[in-house]
Amino acid sequence: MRTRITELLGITHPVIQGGMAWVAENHLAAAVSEAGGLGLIGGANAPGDVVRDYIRKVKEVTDKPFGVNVMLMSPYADDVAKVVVEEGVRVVTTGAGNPEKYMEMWKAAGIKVIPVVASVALARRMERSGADAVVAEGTESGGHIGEATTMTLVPQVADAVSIPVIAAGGIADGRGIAAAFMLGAEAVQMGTRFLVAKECVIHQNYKDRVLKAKDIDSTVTGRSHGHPIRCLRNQMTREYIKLENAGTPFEELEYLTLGALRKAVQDGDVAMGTVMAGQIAGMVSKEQTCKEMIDEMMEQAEKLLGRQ
Ligand code: TUI
Repeated sequence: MRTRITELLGITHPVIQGGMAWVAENHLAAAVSEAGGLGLIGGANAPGDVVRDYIRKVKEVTDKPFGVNVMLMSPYADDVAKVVVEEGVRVVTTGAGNPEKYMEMWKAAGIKVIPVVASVALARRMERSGADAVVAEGTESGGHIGEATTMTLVPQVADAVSIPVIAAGGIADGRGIAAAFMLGAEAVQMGTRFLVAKECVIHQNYKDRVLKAKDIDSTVTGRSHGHPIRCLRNQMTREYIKLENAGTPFEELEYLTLGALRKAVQDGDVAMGTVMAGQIAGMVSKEQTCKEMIDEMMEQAEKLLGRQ
């Protein structure tokens, strides 16, 4: 399926893997790129040299296009923003903020810049700043989220900008891809389904929690202090939300969640760790290779869209 996004990025399938914090490292990114999608390394809160190492490792195993997600709330964002230039990365996505201050440097380096946005206003602003495309990410997504749903955000962003739009949030099969295309998207970004990919190196407990999740198993922490994070319900979210409702200051809540994502991803502590996942986790029920996932989804989407 060819779109402006497959052309822009030089990829076979209009499927981008979300740059998930602590999850999207070299193995997953390389596997998605090898399967014909766009793999992303998640810069998250990692220092520049850690991201540099991931970039070099991906290049060792694939010559297919891949990208890096720069998490703008990271204390190392400036550092990672320079590393992507130094390492000759071709595609950068950004999350959790406005990447304007890096745009000139990235464009001068010939990088394709794709900010993740949760509103029409930011999408418009990104187009004016020279973005090559935007990811319109609905609140169904895992991790740090905005308010609008994918169903409402994608067509409004597609109407508001001329650059291509990539849909994210609540998409995990060919039906979701076909629906996103009907809303005006020219590619999709997916995170939750790739959590259970065979090449995804997170702890098996995390994968099992996603595999057994039901439709209403996700919740949102941090709404009251403006840092909404969608994750699967567990002891940590119950305690967090109880404290949040009691008006506990942000700093104390942050202490509860400090390192909690790492605890879930690496140690497999799915009771007290943060198990970030989107609302579509309830539909994610089998472990496959990235290639199996992408081939299966694209076949289904193409059939639905009458392109086969
Ligand atoms: O960034 C994400 N998802 C993430 S980042 C993350 S790691 C993290 N760790 C600690 C605290 C916060 C995050 C886990 N998941 N998605 C992209 C995204 N960006 N979703 C929403 C936004 C967003 C929201 C508001 C982007 C810009 C924005 O406003 C910027 C502005 O200045 O108007």
